[in-house]
Amino acid sequence: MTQRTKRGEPLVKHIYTADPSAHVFEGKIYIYPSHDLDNERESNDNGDQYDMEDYHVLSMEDADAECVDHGEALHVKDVPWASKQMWAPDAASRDGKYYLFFPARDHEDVFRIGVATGSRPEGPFAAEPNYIPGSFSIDPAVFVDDDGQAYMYFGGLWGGQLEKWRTGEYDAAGEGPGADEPALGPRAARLSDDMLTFREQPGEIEIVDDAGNPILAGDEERRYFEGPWMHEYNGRYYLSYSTGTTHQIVYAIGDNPLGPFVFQGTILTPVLGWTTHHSIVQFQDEWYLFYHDSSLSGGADNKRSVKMAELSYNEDGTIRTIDPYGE
Ligand code: FUB
Repeated sequence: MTQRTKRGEPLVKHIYTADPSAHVFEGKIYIYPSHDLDNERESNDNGDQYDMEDYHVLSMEDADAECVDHGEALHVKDVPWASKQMWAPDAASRDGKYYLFFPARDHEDVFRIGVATGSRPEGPFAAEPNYIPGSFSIDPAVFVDDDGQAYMYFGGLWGGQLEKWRTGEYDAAGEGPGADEPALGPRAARLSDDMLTFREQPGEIEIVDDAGNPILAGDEERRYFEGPWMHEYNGRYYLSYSTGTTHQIVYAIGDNPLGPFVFQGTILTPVLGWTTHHSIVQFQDEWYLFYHDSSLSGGADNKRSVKMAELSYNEDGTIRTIDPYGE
């Protein structure tokens, strides 16, 4: 008998999965998660507990269908430039080809973002020999606008090393702004037509409050931490992300894919486990939030499971807050 997917339950239980990036390809939902290893790790602020080595792609025929694991799609040993920590990936499609974007530490221990290509949404994917020139930090999210232009959003604090790039060069001793200074924003760049390089040096995305003032670094309920996602709804651009230390998924709205974005509120209240990471996708006229928590492992930060929930909008375009453990 086909197993149906229950809301609030892990989409798969035979492996740990996290950081789900969901897309509709070929009429199905494809989910590109991190693949958490089933090992015992102490958590630290550098994220050493997230020592993932490969990616598996998941898919669902529809929003209630059984979630299928298509097996290993890419392993770190097959990525010449990468040494470890295959963190949150994303995927995109162009002209019948599929692109897996992923961060990993290079051989100097610096996070970079690479791309691997394949002819099927579920892979396998073959990595390009080098990371994307000019890429750094973690959590790539690729959004393709209606005009065909693809954008990559990325960046994460702490273990994700975004603070270390404030001068434009990697500075191992680099620190974040003071609490009263503007927070660091995610970075973004347009992708080239072949999806393999940036068209320009990535710029910083501005997130402001209702009065147009930048969100400050000390405003941990609203400031950007990691896990950017972009979607379009009714002609407006929604940038959503994790606040890290305060464990919320929040969002801001803009009129241009590169911002500025005005902060709006919370999409997902905290989940069990330190990290929270999501994606938003429309499938057959309904909207869905994909996220993870650590319930299956009893709360282990490094053993997470991907879940999904319905997402809905108010008439003014704001998003209704989701309680991951509510009715
Ligand atoms: O999975 C490793 C890291 O944890 C991701 O890159 C972050 O977004 C956080 O979920």
